[in-house]
Amino acid sequence: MPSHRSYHFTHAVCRAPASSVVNALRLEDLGNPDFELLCRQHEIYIEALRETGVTVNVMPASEDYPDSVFVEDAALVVDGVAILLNPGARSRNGEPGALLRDGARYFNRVIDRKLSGAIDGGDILVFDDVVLVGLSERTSEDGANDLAQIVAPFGYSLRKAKTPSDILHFKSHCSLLDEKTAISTKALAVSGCFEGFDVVIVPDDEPHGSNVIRVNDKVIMAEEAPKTVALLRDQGFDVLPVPTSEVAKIDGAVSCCSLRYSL
Ligand code: CIR
Repeated sequence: MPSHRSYHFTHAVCRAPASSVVNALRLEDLGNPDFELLCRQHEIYIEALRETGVTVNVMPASEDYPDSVFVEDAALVVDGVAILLNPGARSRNGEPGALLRDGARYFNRVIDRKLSGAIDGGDILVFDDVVLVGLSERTSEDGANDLAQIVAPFGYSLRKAKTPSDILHFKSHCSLLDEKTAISTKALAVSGCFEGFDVVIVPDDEPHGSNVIRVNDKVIMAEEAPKTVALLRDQGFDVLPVPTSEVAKIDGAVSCCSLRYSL
């Protein structure tokens, strides 16, 4: 099998949930997450990652940052190199620094460059040689332009798209299934942002089914999207459904709880 850097990974980094996660940001009040249950679900998530064959390193909880369990927003990792990002929410702005402090040793190198605009990892979808960035409330044109310059030496061209205004992040409504295929809501796909790629559309009543992580030969996704689980299994994907009810209350999903990469 040829190696595809967009989903062939050897490592993942997560961060243990802080008890302050009950104060995490959210677009809509769906009630606070249950901290104990969220921790149990996080452990199941880590087990699923391990089942894909990757080594998972878990950083300690960071109480100062209620949203820090969503480690994907603080950095983008390409070819084992962590690029620190610039999260668009003020309360999350210190998270890249915390990742540098607690996680630098897990990467080949860390690029810590001052970015002129905001950019969250949740708005970045990485194919083998294209990085798609959804401009959003959290990710600005300047942030995307900065990232374009940083990833160019790694052989990526960056394309900008628009995140629908009613969702938090671009990847709230799409993910990578393989090197040439995205999974997406219909609403996002009709914008044309996946031009040149194939797209699997999730059932209309399961928009949350569009946030998945392809890791090696498995796809980890929310068990709360059973029709999408069945759809992907029908297409031959080896799906590992995991519970996500508690992170979902604070706009989290499977992709945001880890950084996945190869060393
Ligand atoms: C936030 O509003 O930043 C968090 N409560 C949720 C972040 C989810 N991150 C992601 O989808 N990459």
